[in-house]
Amino acid sequence: MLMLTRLSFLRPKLSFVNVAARAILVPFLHQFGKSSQVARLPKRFQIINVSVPLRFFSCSRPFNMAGGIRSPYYSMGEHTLAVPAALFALNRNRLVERLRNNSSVNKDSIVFLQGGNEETRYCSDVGPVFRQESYFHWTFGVTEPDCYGAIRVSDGASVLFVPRLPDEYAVWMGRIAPLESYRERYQVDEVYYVDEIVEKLKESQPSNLLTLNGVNSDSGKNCREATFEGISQFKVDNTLLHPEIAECRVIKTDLEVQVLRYVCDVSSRAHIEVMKRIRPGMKEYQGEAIFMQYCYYNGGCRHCSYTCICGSGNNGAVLHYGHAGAPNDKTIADGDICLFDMGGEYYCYTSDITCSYPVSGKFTEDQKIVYNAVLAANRAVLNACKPGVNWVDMHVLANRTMLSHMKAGGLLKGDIDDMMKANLGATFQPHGLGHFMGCDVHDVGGYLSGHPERPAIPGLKSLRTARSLKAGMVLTIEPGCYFIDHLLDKALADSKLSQFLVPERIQKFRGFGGVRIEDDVLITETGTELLNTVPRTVEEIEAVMAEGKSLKIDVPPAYAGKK
Ligand SMILES: [Mn+2]
Repeated sequence: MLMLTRLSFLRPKLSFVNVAARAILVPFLHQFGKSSQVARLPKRFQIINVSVPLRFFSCSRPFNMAGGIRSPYYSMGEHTLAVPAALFALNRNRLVERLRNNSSVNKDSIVFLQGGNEETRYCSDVGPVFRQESYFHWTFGVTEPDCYGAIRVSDGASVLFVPRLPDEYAVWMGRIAPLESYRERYQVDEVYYVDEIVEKLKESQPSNLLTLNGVNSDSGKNCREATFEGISQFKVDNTLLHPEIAECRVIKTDLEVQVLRYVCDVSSRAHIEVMKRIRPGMKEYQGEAIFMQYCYYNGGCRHCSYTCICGSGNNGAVLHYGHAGAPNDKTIADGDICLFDMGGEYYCYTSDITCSYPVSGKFTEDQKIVYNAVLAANRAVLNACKPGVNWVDMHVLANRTMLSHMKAGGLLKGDIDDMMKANLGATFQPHGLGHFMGCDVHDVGGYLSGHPERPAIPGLKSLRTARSLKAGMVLTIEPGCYFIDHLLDKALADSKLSQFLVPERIQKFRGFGGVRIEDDVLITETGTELLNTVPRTVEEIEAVMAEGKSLKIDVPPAYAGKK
């Protein structure tokens, strides 16, 4: 058994919780050994032994000491990563610790979150695959829809409320899991039904419920604030939780980094697969299809982190290409550069990788100039990132590096400092250098209060954070160089910018599209750890693509049915 002592979360003052033991799990959960004993849990949630050095125990919980702490885990099979439920216990523990250190938070408060809801498509009964709301996932790791979760601030005790499913569920959806199985799978202290929320919360007599209310600085949308029938019987504070939980999400634990490493690895391999199999004459979406199939088949990634952007040729300069109005459906022409921005997602942890390469497998001299300018920018930032470094400065460094290389390549002329003063960088890279990444691909916490505000000038204003780096942050580094007619025309018509352009060279690049080189990195105590492994230099890319040339690619035959 995992939890030999049932906690009485809802009886005030009884506070024997394993928070302390959970807290020390932190960095030592690297070796998992499987146990065959808990067969009644769903396959994805069986038990693993987590090796933890005994000296790190500060309480006498009846864990399985010989094999370490036994924790249930999420996995999509032997070929995928096992993610221990301890990851979320640790997240909850970090959250209540922050809240306890906040003098505005009453210690008798209860954090109260609502998970995502099952929905159907428009008026139909078709249910798209459910994906958990990210804050709820971060806190509880629960894969099912329509749940609520509570955490008592004083001791970190946790409760899940799950829907009471009708008998018919067993006919159409499968066996109804007993409450106990949720408790074991998710390592929470107690589980009740959603229709028991009011009754159980009342027993606990919270001073107030801390609900989530705040704006996502990337979307401008509000977080989902928990609500339930009868909430008016409680005092609710919706101001304190958001900044604290968002800040927790900014800094990743070692357990979270392990999942990010995994999903970045799967996505890297998928990118390489696309690189090897892509051919002139294929549709862009066939590259997307190879990627998605690889991530799901080999990595258990049922979702991608975002809609795949598979631009070729001129489409590479359309920053959010791939949407329903431009669904990666151009035929890739020989000579095109492919700009493929795709990331798999595993257990609600994301990846976000962009590879740019000529479909022919060989860079032309002009393609090399642009590609190497962007690569130099990417590498300059990668080498400069470490705790204390400011992200805005990194954006500027990327711009400066790229512009110098473009000048050396004969596309630009004049003084680099003057180009920087005129903000020429934004003509070629209108977007920000990168963003936090975690349970959301554009992860939260970019512009929390108390941190630098969003800059106002073009390019910089698209940055998703202006913060200084800290160990444990995970960000993308994604400089790009695009030849966007609209911006080129504007720059050519503006003497402040046109003085730096070599028009006859720039003219040649119209229709070129763009190059983006996007990496996912962890900020460490001393620098960075690159989470993805894809070929990056011209030589590496050409070598991988040459290898791919020997693969026989099955192209679907022309449709023979009636048109
Ligand atoms: Mn990105």
